[in-house]
Amino acid sequence: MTVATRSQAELDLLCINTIRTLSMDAVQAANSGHPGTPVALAPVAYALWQGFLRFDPADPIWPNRDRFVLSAGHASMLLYSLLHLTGVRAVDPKYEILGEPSVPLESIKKFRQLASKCPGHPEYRWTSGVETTTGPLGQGVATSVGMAIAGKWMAEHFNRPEFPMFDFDVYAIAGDGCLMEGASYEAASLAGHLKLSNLCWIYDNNRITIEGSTDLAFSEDVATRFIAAGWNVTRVGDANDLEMLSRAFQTFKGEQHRPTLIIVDSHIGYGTAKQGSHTAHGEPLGEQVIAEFKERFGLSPEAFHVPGGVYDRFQEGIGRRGKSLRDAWYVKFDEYKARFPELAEQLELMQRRELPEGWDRDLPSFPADEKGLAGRAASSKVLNAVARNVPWFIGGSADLTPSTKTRIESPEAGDFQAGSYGGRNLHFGVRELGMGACLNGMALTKVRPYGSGFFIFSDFSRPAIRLAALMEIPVIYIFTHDSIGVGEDGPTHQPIEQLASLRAIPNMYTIRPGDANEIVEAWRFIMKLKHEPACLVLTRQNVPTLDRSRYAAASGLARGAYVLADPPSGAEPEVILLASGSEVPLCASAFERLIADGVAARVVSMPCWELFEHQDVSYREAVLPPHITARVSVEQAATFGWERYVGPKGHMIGMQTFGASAPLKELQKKFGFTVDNVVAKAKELVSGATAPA
Ligand SMILES: Cc1ncc(C[n+]2csc(CCOP(=O)(O)OP(=O)(O)O)c2C)c(N)n1
Ligand SMILES: [Mg+2]
Repeated sequence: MTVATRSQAELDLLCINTIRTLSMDAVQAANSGHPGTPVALAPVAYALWQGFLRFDPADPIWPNRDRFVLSAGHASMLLYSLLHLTGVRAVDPKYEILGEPSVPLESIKKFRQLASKCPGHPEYRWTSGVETTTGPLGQGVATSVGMAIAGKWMAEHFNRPEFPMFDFDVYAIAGDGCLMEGASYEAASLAGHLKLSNLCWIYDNNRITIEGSTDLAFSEDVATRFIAAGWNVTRVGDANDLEMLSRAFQTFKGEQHRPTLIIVDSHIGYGTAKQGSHTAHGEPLGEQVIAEFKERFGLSPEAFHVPGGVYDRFQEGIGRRGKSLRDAWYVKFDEYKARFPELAEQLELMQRRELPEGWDRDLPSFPADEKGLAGRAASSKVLNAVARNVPWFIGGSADLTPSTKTRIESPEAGDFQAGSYGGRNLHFGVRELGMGACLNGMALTKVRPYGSGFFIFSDFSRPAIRLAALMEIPVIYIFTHDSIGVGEDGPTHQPIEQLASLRAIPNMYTIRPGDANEIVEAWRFIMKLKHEPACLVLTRQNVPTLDRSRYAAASGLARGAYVLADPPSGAEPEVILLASGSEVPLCASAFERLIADGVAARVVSMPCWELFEHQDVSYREAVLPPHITARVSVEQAATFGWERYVGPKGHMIGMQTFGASAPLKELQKKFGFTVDNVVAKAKELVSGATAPA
């Protein structure tokens, strides 16, 4: 049949079958991957992309584009096929469009191979058009809620009468696995509460996961659960029914007050000999099954074949619609720029993750103070100074804002709720993982988000934190109650291994400042980050503010670790005390005692290991001269990792066990975080080091 004689319906089916065959062929060539779900969902994705998605393949970063999230990341070939067939262009890391295809056919042929633009699971910032990294089930849908939140916020902040600059929708495809994961539940509950009508999840109800039928472990009524959470729920009884799919998307578009869940009944591996079998899930279909499928549907037996008319069909659909919407938006934006230059400038800065000029002009500086203040209290002042000058800096906590002190106080900031989407204070509820994923979605949409909670519960956010680091997005986490210093709440609330575990995440900064002025410097550093998340780890309890006329300037934080104090005599140090956070002032006190006792001590404040590791070797060796082997580290956390700075001859004062419930002072004594103990350990090392071998 020639292109000219094909009916519209036949062309649609040809496009859908091309998505299918590209997916099967790629998985077959890689000899690994998940073919069955892309095959089954091809019509769903086609109906959405071709008929509804407001997305310009030639400009995949147009700010008001609809977002598409493939939460079932194992079905990555579905997305890669779409990115290829619609001709999405590549964008470089500077957000300048390059014009090459984002996913050339060559990359599909090299699915899952080194350097291919088609890795096993979709990766943001690696493949243009991938809106978020997915693969850990549940994370994608949860992230989509953050995108919808940011969409609502941006609409409220930027839109003006006659200027609807933001009205994009967010679509996400979820499988059974996504809906079993707690992350999706947390996020769905929040989305329902916030009435995010710009959010549409498509649930691939194929009743199959890896082990087999969902009867094994998943028998709840999903529709009822989502209705209970405040969602609009609709159903499509057959994933191949383009008409019904289209009607479901229309229903979503018409819904003004609730997020929408479209439950789509499908058969994994549709149309193949493995239809409905979980063997279609995670292994190649096999040459023979693929050949039979192609024959059955009258398709070329050739692998990776794209029939004539398919590229054009996509160009005439999503391509043309996307371009005209995108172009119209930029025409409007030019007018907007003339009428609202300040807002337009904000919008442009946000897109490039830049800060307004003078963003740091109100940052405080704290006078020396023996009594000092809590890290969370100092940070609150800094956060509010930042918030004054960076309007798109928004965030909240997992129900702990009064404790974490992360509220943007100015009355205009307000709360983000249904009906007040311009509010800058978010209430994520007691949902640390949902919060983490939402923060990712918000950062992907280019607002600058922060989230906060107790440090111990950073574990609950960890899967999302890890993805932020992997995606290279600048999410800010403010974790307070950072050590056994929380005291009476006891070991369930006392972080031990959290510092070590966060420090182990690549491409992230974990910063535990030593006093209020280091907190200022930490914020100064964090706000300038564009492609790394950061965890700011702060005390609940008061910490002295160091006298910076006596000790080195807090700006040393920018190098990760710095010499806070050296022997006043100018003598070479005999012993080095290393500490982070609340143990820095403790070491400063120990230092004073050692100096008085005639021991030449140095104190190194070490708020951020990762930053220190980025310094050149001469700086690192100036701070920690290799020949000075008498070193004592002091940190109210697991000692794990300090070996590298303390060396084989040093001593680590830290936690080897969980903490205990008791007043702080008693805990400090029990676990050795006292001036007496630090001094004693330092002296032991010095005398040991000077004793004849
Ligand atoms: C958090 C998480 N746990 C486990 C996996 C491994 N895994 C990949 S796909 C899958 C089953 C998914 O089933 P479903 O979502 O129904 O997708 P389908 O098999 O129907 O495509 C599992 C367990 C994962 N990717 N993420
Ligand atoms: Mg399934």
